[in-house]
Amino acid sequence: MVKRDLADLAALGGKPAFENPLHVGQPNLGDRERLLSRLNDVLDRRWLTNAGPLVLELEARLAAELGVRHCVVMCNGTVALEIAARALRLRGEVIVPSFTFVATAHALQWQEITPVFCDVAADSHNIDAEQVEELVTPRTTAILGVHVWGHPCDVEALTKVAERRGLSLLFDASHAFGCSWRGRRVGNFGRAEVFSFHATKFFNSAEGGAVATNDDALAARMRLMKNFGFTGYDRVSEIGTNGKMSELSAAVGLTNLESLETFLVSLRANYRDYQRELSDIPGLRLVAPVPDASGAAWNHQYVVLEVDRRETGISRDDLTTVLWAENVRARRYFHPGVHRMEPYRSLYPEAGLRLPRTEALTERVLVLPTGTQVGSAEIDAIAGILRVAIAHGPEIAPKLRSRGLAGS
Ligand code: T4K
Repeated sequence: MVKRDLADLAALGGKPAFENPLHVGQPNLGDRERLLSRLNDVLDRRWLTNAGPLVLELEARLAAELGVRHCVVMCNGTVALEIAARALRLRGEVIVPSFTFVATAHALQWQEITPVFCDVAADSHNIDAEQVEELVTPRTTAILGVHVWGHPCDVEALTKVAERRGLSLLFDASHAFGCSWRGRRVGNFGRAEVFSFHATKFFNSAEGGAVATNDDALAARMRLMKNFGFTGYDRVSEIGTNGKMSELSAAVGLTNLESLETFLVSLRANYRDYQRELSDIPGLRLVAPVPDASGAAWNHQYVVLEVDRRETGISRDDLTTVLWAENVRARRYFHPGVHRMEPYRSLYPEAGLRLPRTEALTERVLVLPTGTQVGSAEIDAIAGILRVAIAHGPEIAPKLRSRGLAGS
């Protein structure tokens, strides 16, 4: 049901718009029969992990898809980040945005590398190359950019800083599978780019990740590291970990890879529906990639709003409460900012002082459901909720409070 009036809102006593929760990250899934047939083959072979044939096939297909020499697949994006940082021999300080998923910083801190938080640009939400340069110290070994929402960073500016200051440049490309920067596929920039293939990502293998690189020696080191450092049956050449992807995940990945175009068509249509439906609602900005950065190749994986409270008359958090009551599980990524989460908050209490744009964004951003399970009917209903809530913006907060529903 499309909401028309304040009394229709579930937070104020109306019936929820959706019977079941509508999530931000419902997995995109490829052909079920193909998947089941691959899983049957895996069981027949009794080869479940350790560089099995499906993992090797996935690596080859991904490298071809991205146009890179190597795509080393791993068990998840976080471990892939850890292994990439370790294989690049990073230590000391690494400059990284705070406006990211916490795993970006954890992968560094876990190895006792200090994440030095850098602010982001207000339009792209990506790391600010100018501030990066100001943060370089004699202890800095690398810049870790994040292509937030699949919108590529300013690769050119970051490359120049890295070259000028003799730093490694790598990217957390967890959101950016299938995206391009100036016509070239993400996966080809810096020393290495790290992908997440988590269930909630545009392309998923249930759990999974990969590091793409054109550096042969780096790829070889990462292959060793993800397999305990083994170079033979009983020979270990250096410290390693277990970063292997299983054949089951590879089966999911290979199957989903065959449906990428279908996913993209659906996500692009959703984005355009949101664009059309939200364009007349004051105070909402639908975030898009900076035009010259990604051109047409963008995976449309996240539908991201900035809520300007002065215009909407309702805060992002109260809007979130209204949506959740309707069973629309919108998410406040990346609230409250990694620098405000532990252990970073205690370790680097001053970090927020140089992050004004990050702090503003973590109070404004709201991510809406999309994916192949979402279509125009759902988007019309979500837009209807937002339209009603914003038309009555200032009236809503006291009503929510009186019902014990504070914006969380
Ligand atoms: N770097 C960046 C920039 C990242 O965004 C991420 C992960 C990483 C590194 C690390 O990569 P991984 O180690 O995860 O491969 C989610 C994802 O779990 C996480 O992968 C992702 N970023 C992050 C942005 O979002 P949560 O805790 O907010 O949401 P989660 O997993 O509960 O999923 C969101 C919603 O999706 C759920 O409420 C329900 C729905 N859902 C989820 C799963 C797993 C489903 O409908 N089906 C499912 O199977 O972190």
